[in-house]
Amino acid sequence: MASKKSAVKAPPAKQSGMRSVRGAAQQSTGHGGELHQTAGTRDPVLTTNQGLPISDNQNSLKANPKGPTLLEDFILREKITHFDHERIPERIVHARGTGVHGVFELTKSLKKYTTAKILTEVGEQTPLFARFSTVAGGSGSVDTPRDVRGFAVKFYTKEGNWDLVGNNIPVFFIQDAIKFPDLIHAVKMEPDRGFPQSATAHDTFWDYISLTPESMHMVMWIMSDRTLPRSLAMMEGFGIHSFRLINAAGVSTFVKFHWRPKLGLQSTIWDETVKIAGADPDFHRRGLFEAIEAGQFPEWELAVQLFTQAEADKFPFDHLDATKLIPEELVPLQVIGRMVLNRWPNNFFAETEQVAFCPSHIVPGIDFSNDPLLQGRLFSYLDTQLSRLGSANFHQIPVNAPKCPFANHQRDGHMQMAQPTGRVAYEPNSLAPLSPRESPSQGFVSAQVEEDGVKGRIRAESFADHYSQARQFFRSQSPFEQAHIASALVFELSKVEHMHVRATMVGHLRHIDPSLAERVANGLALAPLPPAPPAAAPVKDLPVSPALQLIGKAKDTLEGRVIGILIADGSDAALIASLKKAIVAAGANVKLVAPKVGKVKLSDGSTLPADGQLAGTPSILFDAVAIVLSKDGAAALTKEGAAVDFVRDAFGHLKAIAADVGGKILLDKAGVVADSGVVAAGDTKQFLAAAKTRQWKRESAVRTLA
Ligand code: HDE
Repeated sequence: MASKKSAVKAPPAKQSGMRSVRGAAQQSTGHGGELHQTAGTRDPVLTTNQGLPISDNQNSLKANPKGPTLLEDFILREKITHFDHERIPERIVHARGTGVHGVFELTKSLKKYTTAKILTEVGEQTPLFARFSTVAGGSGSVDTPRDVRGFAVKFYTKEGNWDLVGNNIPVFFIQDAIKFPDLIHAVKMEPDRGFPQSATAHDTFWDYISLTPESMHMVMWIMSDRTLPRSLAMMEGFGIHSFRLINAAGVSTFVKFHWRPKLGLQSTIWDETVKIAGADPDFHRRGLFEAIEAGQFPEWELAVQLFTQAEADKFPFDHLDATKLIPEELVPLQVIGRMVLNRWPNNFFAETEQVAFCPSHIVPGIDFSNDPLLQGRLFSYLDTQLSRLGSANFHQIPVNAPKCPFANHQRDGHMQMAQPTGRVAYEPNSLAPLSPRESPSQGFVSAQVEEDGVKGRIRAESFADHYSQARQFFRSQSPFEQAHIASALVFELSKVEHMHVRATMVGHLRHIDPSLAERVANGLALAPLPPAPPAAAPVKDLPVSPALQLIGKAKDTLEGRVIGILIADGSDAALIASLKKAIVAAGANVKLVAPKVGKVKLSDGSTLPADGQLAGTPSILFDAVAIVLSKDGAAALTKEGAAVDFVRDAFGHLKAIAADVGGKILLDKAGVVADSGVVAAGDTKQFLAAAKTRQWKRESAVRTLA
């Protein structure tokens, strides 16, 4: 995490319209006994949207004290009308999201490749707004479904806004934009029944996927733990498509963008993920909020892969196909800058909800490639903002407005905020010499690329290989990760009611890896093994790429992690203090959990407030746990289901556990058979070392994986 260099913005001052007990005399009005201030006794006075001071905000205008409400009550009507229209259409995809302000700093110039100032001016701090999202669920869905995460960044550069609208997975489901509405209709809740919300585990999704071989590489990624991020600050981000950089000589180079989290990659275990959804539906949002409040600013490196057309021609795949990635072993990543997220928005709706990302928001020196998915996106995002935000003037909303000067002759429209002066609203013109004009020297110029060939609805031959990179991904994973992929497929396909869909999917898996197909078929009790569908191109054995792993990319750090200590009356005060000290020194955060949250009486007579009440603060919210209990305290908790689950789940979710003598009583009650990840609470060094990772070897002892 970045250090808290600039102070986090102070919370905004209380706004008008809030009832306050400060100052003025209060009086009781109406029969509800409400407290209500006398108008005119303090500032700011509550007003209508027209500035009319309001004398009574608790009672509507009635014909008599028990009589009907009068249509004449324009104050009531204004207030209710505004309320009725508070919601705007949620995003058709990526509806559930969390936005944060931050800054990008360039550390390495790409001047050789581009004229874009944001990529050439080393040390330049560019403000930005980032939004992370799930894809399938509605805006009120939970933070932790198995789903791809959106990773969108709006850079407010000196040359206009640049939106890098990516995901946390480097490939996508489909190769052509025309397929997107079908894909999304298949994954969203089924239209006749209105469920499931935010889940791929249902018939329509797998039916569509089973008929879409190009999705198989993405299927490997979404069935891996990449779709179960532990925190928004522990995910990678990818621009996915190839873009172009254009230098001063007009020469263009292809580029892929990657975000690398400073905290490293980490995911949750599926069983844990399911339980987090119940315990804290806002798990990711809250985690980011708390990190920023605490000055533990999440940070990512921005890295690029650069390659020429001649190099691309030698790749064993087409880089314009968004279902393919370029392995790092083939084109290494160059780190060019860092992003720090350091300021929570003032208002969720104004900023996070109204922010409008568009891949077509680009700056001079950067250009698009011919990726047919990207080409469709260039249309879709601007179009969707018109229905979502309701006006072509959405760029005037503060979160969307460029921070550099912008001027043109576009005029009028719904919710126009600007008041242009003068009689000229066109270009060229001779009447207003100071009006905005095109600039060949500073303006955006597309890459000079020759195009030829036959027009038609044709998929390039070079897009035909749908299985080789899926195989490469699966074979690059650690055995634990392979087991998670196989088990996720079993879970998802078990929810599919149509047997032929299950069978077709297993058939595809045979192309990816025969052992994977067998494991999944076995998990579904599907025999004999269904036939593999014909493959459009021969499947190749590509070299394994360890960089595709998640476990292999975990970092040796406790920063950004949270350790929970379960305590109760009588717990050892000195042990709690020493554990807390060691955990904080290791960079992690501590939360105390107790049966009663207000005050816990410790062994030395002192008292401590807890951060969470046991029933509402299960161990799934922590990365590791310590159990510090007196014998009496432990005996009481052995009768408490939430306490037994606390340790049983921590063990089942492969977490390090530290326990003192009392803690051990609870462990025994939960049937925990100690392994190297279960240590004495006094041995903080060993505990913290174990807490840095999941106890992967324990997994086969606690669950059956496919
Ligand atoms: Fe999107 N996508 N998308 N998408 N997408 C939207 O735009 C679309 C795709 C991504 O936090 C929508 O403002 C099409 C790939 C993110 O506000 C919409 C296609 C990638 C976000 C849309 C794709 C993304 C969106 C809905 C296939 C990763 C959330 C609301 C051609 C590179 C941005 C909105 C935010 C949002 C269309 C595929 C990322 C409808 C047509 C590939 C992160 O315009």
